[in-house]
Amino acid sequence: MYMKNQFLKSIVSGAFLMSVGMLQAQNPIVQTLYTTDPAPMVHDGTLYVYTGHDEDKADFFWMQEWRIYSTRDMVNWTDHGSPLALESFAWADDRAWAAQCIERNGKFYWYICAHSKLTNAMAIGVAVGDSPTGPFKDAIGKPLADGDWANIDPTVFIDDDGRAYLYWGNPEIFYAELNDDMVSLKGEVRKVEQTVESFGAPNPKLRQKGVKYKDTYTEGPWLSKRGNKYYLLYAAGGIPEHIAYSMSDKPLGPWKYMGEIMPLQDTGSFTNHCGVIDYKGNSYFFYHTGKLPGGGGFGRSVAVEQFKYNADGTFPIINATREGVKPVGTLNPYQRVEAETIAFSEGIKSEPNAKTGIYISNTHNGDYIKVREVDFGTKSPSKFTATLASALRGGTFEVRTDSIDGTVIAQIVVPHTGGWECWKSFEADIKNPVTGVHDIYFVFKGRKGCELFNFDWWQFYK
Ligand code: FUB
Repeated sequence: MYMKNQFLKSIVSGAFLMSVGMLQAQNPIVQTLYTTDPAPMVHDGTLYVYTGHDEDKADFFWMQEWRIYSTRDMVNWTDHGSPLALESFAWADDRAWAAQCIERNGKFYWYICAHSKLTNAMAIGVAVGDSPTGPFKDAIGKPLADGDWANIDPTVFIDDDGRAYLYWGNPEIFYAELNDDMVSLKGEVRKVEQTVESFGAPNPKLRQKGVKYKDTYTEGPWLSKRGNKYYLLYAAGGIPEHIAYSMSDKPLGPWKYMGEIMPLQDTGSFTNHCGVIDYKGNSYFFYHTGKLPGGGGFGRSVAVEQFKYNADGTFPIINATREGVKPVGTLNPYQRVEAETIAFSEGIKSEPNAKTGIYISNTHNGDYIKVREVDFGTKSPSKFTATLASALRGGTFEVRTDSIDGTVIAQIVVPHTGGWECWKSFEADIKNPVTGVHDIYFVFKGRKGCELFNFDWWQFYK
């Protein structure tokens, strides 16, 4: 009897811990689909992350598009959809792999790699847009570099003196200087000489079988600068990959191998790919894992950790966590907030619509969206509005504070509205006054086993 009780107790407490764990998880930062190869960029007080997209149930990197997410508080991420895809490049037909975007003189240059129809190999291309979220178009109608399977994973950097550099490559490291127009190369594409001192091992062709090197550059370079030191971070060690780095006093080297940043660990993905950035006084390390349910080596998801550089400017060891990073801001619920601004969610998907933009779909009984650090102020709101649509029988939309089964502060019974994109705004009175800063949960309830309703945006009113 005692054994049985202990067994039941451990299952119950295990299940409880699992759900508490899920609710506190902050990584991966996007749960509505698989995101890869993060490239962070800060513009005008907002942090953007440019990502790739692994298809559901993929058996290779059959990737079709690039995506953008943004945050102003490091915990709520807004989905900006996919303003760039293989179709944006007439010369590309496959493998929308790692990419990075940078701003210069009010234009946004998004360097990508994809399979080229022109050469049947990989190529580096560049798209340009007038805002960080686009629209973007192929800047030159042809690749910047083409004809080599090693042409993957461009990283771009503009130095304090205005000179701009591109690095890329697997397993070679290529580099070129960009002209001021950012869409043409100044001079030749060159190859970085890899040595034991610079990257832990000699050039790939000179590596000897059976020799254990300090490390081996693999792919996914990330070029950055702090003070007067340059950093080249990269995926290393072959497969499975860890993240390592080299440092230099100049943007084009000579480089010195510095060691590992994210050692091999249980990320559930045999690739890793990083991007580093400072935002609101903190330093952040973006990478990817296979940790979203159903994920793995071809179903990767972007995650982020906060870190502090060592006093001498070197990197500390950074490990992957489920908890991720702490908030650095609050969210104002008295202005329109898009449903696709999410700290964590389960069960749902996001969809694009040319007129209304991105919205949340695929809601089923028990699915939820968590939004963090919602600042209601000292006076409770009196009303809540949400824009919803259902082609079927609808369901119940609950707004709860602090947990999935926390206090219900508003509730809307959603009817059939005429279609999945036949939007109606619904208003609800606040049932239980709420003040101060809370996490809120939008909990979707209704008949089991069927889709309930779509969700476009929400707002509270005083
Ligand atoms: O996402 C496809 C490829 O996997 C990237 O280009 C590599 O860096 C690796 O992450």
